[in-house]
Amino acid sequence: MSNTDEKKPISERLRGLWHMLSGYRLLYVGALIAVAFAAVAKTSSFLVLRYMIDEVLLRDEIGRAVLLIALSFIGLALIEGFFTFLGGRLTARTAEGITRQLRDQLFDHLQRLSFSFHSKAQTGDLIQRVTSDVAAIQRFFGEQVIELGRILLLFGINFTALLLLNVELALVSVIIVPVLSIVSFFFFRKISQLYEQYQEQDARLSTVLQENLSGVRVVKAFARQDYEQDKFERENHSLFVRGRDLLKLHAYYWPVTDIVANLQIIAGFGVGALMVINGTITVGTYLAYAGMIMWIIHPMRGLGRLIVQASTGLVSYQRILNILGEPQESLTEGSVEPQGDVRGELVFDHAGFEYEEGQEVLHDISFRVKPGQVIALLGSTGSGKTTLMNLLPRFFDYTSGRITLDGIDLKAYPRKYLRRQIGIVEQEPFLFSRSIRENISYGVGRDVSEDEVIEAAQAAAIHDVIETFPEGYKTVVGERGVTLSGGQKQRVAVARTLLKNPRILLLDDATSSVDTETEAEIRQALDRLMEARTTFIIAHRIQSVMNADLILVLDKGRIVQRGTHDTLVNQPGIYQQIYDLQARVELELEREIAGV
Ligand code: DGT
Ligand code: MG
Repeated sequence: MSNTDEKKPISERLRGLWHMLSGYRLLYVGALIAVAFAAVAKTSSFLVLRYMIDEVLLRDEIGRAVLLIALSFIGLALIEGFFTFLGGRLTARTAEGITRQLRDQLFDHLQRLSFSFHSKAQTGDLIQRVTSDVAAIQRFFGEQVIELGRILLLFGINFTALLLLNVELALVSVIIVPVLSIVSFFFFRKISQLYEQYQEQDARLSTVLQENLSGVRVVKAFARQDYEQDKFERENHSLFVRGRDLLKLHAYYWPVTDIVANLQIIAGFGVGALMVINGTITVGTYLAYAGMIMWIIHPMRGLGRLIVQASTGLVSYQRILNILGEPQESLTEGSVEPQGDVRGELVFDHAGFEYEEGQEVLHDISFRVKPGQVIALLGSTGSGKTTLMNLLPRFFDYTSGRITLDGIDLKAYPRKYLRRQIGIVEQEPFLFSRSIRENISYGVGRDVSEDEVIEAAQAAAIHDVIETFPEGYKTVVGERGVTLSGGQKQRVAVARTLLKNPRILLLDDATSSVDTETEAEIRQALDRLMEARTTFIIAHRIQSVMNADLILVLDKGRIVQRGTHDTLVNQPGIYQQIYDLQARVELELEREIAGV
């Protein structure tokens, strides 16, 4: 995904970050002011030192002077400590608040992104954006900006004080600062590039891990552990190399700037000492200078590091921005405001659909469904059955022709309304790791009683299975050895849909992973479910579709045959072939059983 990410100029990103502060600006400005007070207190202590040494010490007796020095130092240290603490508290509040907001915003946004976004995006990458990129933003506000402010304030205040003490000495002492700034700027650029690569690699590694864990059954079944391990090690090594390069750069930067800064400080001390001997400055001024110069030069080295870190915050911010910039699919937007339930009359009028531009997967689909009718879709794998169904709840919008529901264009309906009206039993239903009861009542949109849940489960032929679990309906899916089989999951999904009581029903291979006996049970449940509802059913067994009002046979995205069972079975074509094949298999099976 990151290859196609567009980049916003830094100024715009900074503006975005400022915008993010809304609601916390006062707190944050307060934090900066507190930091400024702390810096002033620090500098004041050096000025007090100078005054004590030059004025008080010479006039007063030693004991009193030392006591005064000690008291004023303690006083100023307390003031500094208080403001540092205050600044820290306010900063933490701001940073925590902002990141909480941001995480909520991201989660909310991710939920509202379209199906097509989620089918392309990699989960590992998205997880990283919500976790580590948000953490980088937190550090940006919580540490880097404040530190940057502190360094600049320390520089500004101390340098001003030095200028007041002695202009020449002040200027000599900061010769190195522009050099340090320029070096750190180039360093910052290099590091920023490397860090970006590091982050991308980190995301790649998470994706490998995440895919491996979700696909662990496939890995084991194909005994591909070695291959997967190699793959992981390769990516991990690549991450290691990037991390090492990053550290290597740091390893050069710090010692070099350390030496340069210390040389500058020593040079300053030398010049200052000469000035004392010449009588240009007093001893007090020299001591104050020695203290203040430390607070100018050393933090300046950190300027480079902070700019680097802040830049990583900007990189993370860009990555987050790219997600927030993805268009949401509106749930409530629609040009009609439907009242009540739909009747379920559907018309496909030369409808077509393409996932990617220029590659149509459904062509020229035309048919009509009266309310309450059952439509069966049959066809080889990849022929477009699931795709066709996905158009109805507007998971994807058809791209040519027209589809109407109750005479109104499907695209005019708000998605939320459609999805309330449509119940789906998916090809591979997903259950949350919550209790079975919660899974069954998921998305009903109202409080449901225990009895209703049980009733739905009974109708879906899953009640007896649930009863055998140690905690019945309270059993948490996936915990303590309770794993549901594919067929059981499907039946839970059927129960869930029963409870939702939708007007239009989409059953995608709802009986694919159950045995014939259970299938008969579920079919009964489904028949009950299908009563008075417009139903689309995808199935591979002729038995499941033969009672449909209309059977559509799909091939490569086109309807190649249509009609009821009675017409299709007497017509040469795919349907007849499938029928003959299945009839023969059953016959052979019967013979075999009879022969035993
Ligand atoms: P099945 O479930 O194996 O019996 O097959 P169908 O009939 O449900 O096939 P379907 O609708 O999943 O796929 C039809 C074609 O569309 C097939 O060539 C794969 C492609 N396709 C399916 N889902 C996506 C998607 O999310 N993105 C893109 N680009 N293509 C997809
Ligand atoms: Mg399918």
